[in-house]
Amino acid sequence: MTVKITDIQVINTAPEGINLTVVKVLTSEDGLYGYGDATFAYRWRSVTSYVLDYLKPLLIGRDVSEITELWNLMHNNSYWRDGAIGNIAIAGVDIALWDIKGKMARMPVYDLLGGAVRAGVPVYRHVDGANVDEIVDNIAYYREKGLKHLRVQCGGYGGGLSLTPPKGSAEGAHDGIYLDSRAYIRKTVDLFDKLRARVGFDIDFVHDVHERIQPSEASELAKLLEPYRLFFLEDPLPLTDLECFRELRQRTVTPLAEGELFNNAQVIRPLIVNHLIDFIRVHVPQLGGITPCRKLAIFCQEFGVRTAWHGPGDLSPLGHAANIHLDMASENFGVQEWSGIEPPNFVIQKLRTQKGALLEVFRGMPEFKDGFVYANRKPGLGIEVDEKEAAKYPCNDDLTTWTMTRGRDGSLILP
Ligand code: GCO
Ligand code: MG
Repeated sequence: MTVKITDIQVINTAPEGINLTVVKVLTSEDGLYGYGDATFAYRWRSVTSYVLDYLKPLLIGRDVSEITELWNLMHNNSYWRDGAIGNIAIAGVDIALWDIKGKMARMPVYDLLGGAVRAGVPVYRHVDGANVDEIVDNIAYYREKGLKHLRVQCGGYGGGLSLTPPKGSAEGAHDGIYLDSRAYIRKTVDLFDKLRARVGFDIDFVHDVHERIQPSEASELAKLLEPYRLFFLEDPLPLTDLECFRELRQRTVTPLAEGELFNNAQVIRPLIVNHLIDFIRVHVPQLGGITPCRKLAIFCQEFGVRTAWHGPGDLSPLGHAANIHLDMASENFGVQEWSGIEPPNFVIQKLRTQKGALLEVFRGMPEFKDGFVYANRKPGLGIEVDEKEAAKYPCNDDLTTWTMTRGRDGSLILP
C-alpha cells in the first residue's frame, strides 16, 4: 500500500537564542512522520514560506518512498535554482523523507546508506578566547573530554572585534565589524606558535579563516602556519576566488578545507577533481540535504577528498543528526564539526538563553562521549521534537550584524 504525503508543517524555534527551523512531513500511515532540518537563522521566514507556499502544494499526495524523484521535482520546479533559501527548504523535506524511510524500514538512516563503517564519529569542538591563556585553558577542558581535534580561533573570525570604525578608519565609514587582515595574520601565526609551545603536537588544530583575507594573504598565512601542523585551514578563499586554489595549493603543504558556502556540487567539482582541497566543509542543508550530500561524499572518495560536514551552532539537531548518519556510512570521512549542541559551548554559551533548553526540545540527540559522537540506533534519524516545548522559544527577527565586515577604509569585506 503506497504511503503518501498528507501534510507538511514547519516548526520554528530558538531554544538557545539561535533561530532553528524544522520541517515535519506527515503521511497517510497513522503515526508515521519525519523531521528534517531547514535552518537558515537569518532568513527563517523566507525558508518557512518556501516550504509552505511552494513545496507543500507540490508534494501533497506524492509517494514518500520516491526520495530522489521528489528531490529533483522540488529542485527543478522553480527553474531558477540552487539558491540558499530554496536548497535549505528542499533539505528540510529531503532529510524528513530519509527519517520516514528509516522508520518504515525500521533502520537508522546510516543503515540505509550501506551500514556503519565506524563505531563512533570523531568530532571537533570550538575553542576561542581573548588571549592565549584563556585558549590554553579551553583546550585543556576539551582534552579532558577526550577530543583529539579542536578548532582554535582568537577573537572570532579574522580577529574582527570593534563594531564601530576604529581609530585610523576613513572618515564617515559606516558601523560594522572592522577587520585588519595584516594584524589578523600576525596574531594568528603568533597564537599557534605559542599554543604548540605550550600544549605540544599531539592534538590536531583546525583554524577557520572564514574568507575575509586576500588570496595572496591566504598563501602567506597557510605557509606561515606550516610549522604548526594544522589538521586543516578552513575557507582560506571566498567563492569568488576559487581559481586561486591552484596557486594556494602549490605554495603550501597546510591541508585545506572549503565549503560551507557552496550551494551546488558543480562549484565544488574543480576543487575535488584537481585535488585542490583535502576536506569538503559543505553545509548539508545548503546543498539540499542527505540526497545530494551522499552523492558528493562518494564522488569525493574517488579523488581522495574527505568529508568534514559543517556543524555550527546555527543548525538544528536534525541537521547535526544528518551529518552523523552520513559520517557513520562514509569511508572517506575526515572529521565532524560538533558545535553548539550541549554545554559548554564557549561561544554559544554567551548566547544561551535557556541553559540546556535545546535538549528539552530535541529528544534523542546523537550523543557526545569522550571525543566521539554516537548515533542512537533508533529508526530514521532517531530524534523526536517536543513541539509544545519548541513553541516556548519563538524565533527572533534581529538584524544580522556579524556579517557587516569592513576594512579600515569602510568598504565591505566578504564575511
Ligand atoms: C563554522 C562556520 C560557522 C558559521 C556560522 C554562520 O565553521 O562553523 O564558519 O561558524 O560562521 O554557521 O552562521
Ligand atoms: Mg567555517
